[in-house]
Amino acid sequence: MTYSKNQRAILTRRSFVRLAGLTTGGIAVVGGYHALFGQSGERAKESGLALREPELLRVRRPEPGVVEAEIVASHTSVTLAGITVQALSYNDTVPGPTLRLREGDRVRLCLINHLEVPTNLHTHGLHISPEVDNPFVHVMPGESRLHEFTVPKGAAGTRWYHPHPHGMVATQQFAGLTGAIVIESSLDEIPELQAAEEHLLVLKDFTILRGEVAASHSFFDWLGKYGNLCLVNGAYRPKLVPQKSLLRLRLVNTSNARPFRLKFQEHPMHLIVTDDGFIEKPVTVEELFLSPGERAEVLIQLKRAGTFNLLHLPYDDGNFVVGSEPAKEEALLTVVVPATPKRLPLPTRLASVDALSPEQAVTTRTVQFGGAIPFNYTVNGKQFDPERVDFRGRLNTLEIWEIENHNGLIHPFHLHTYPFQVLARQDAKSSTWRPEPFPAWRDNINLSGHSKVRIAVPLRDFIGKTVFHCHISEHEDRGMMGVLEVEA
Ligand SMILES: [Cu+2]
Repeated sequence: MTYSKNQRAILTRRSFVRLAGLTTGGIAVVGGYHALFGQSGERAKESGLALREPELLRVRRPEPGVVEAEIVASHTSVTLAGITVQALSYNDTVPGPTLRLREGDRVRLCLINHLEVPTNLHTHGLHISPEVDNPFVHVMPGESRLHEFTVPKGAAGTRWYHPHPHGMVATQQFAGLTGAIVIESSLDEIPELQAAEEHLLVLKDFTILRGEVAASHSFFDWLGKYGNLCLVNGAYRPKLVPQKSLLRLRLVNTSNARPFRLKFQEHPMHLIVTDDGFIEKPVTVEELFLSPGERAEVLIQLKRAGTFNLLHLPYDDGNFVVGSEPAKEEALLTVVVPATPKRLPLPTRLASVDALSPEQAVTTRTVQFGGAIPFNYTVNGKQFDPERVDFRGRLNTLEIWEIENHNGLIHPFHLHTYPFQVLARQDAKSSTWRPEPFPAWRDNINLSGHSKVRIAVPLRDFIGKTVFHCHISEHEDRGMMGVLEVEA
């Protein structure tokens, strides 16, 4: 990716001001950073437009159950928040087109690299062979790579795709390379779900400077780069006028570093799907926390006519330069309910989720997130080395992993290939494990500063080398990633 001279000068100047500010006292820096950050990124030129979903990826179905498609990564002009901007895109759109599949589909997905730099494609959250979903393979400029896989049973839900070339993820992802994967199954035919109005909300923050997504990283951006525009499907505060009184929202956090603490005004949300599938029955939540990489599906029963916002609430992720983000609650999406709706019921039963039994585990591993931030980030004291195998596992065994966060930043843990269940969590300054209230399949779990999480990982179906890492892409690029090899 290339930047204009002007843009480089601005970025350098901003970095200098931040560095200079740091020597004069922390409080001043936090305020100053916010002010600088807000001023240096363009403001939205459009808001309140009708909610639009990302385009569907155009696919061919040469025979029943077979899906073929191409995804082209390139440097193009797109519209974000009403601003024409140079970005990195999949098939000329940001977010990229949605890949809509069904369980059992045999997929031939070709990534074509029209960028000036190597890239690759990670199908985040899909339980497929690590030979296919392979972050070790880089697709060079002008080259392509075919991903052939079968969508596994039990995969219904919302996933996403993004680049994974080590050291280059943060800039490529920030510049726009993200897209959603929606997987359907017979569970979508549950009558209460059929009656719902479904919308996909791809959440991502951007900074736009002089007509380009400002994806390059200054020194402190390596703590985790935030954008000043929080967009839904590339739009700023779009508006939805629903036709039905039950909403099913598919939420994907595709930001590099920004977690979304979400609340829907005056209405509880009913969680039905976590990262990797349906839960047993809806769970009512007042707030929903989505760390980078995480997905959730919720139902919302609209109860009266009026205007209600999906809010993004302040959250301090421990990033001492950014501080709490947003500074005060912000609307991401406005829902206008035109007339008093007829209340539609929630489903009472979704899927059966067998809770994993930790007594059957063959080993317990420890994953310690640490490092000399923001210079380097480590797993168990080591930066990522693609040639080193950190953990060796056996196919068809169950493992317990205890993940520990040894600093004050959040670190969302992500494991490729093998979905897991969270068993318990331990907050900072506590020595008590809080058991997870219900079984759920996940591939991302947030660790707030100095917290711990215990997960159960069944190593099912596939052998090979795969990775686990922090899903703040800056931390991952600077080393917070390890290799798991599963052998027969
Ligand atoms: Cu991290």
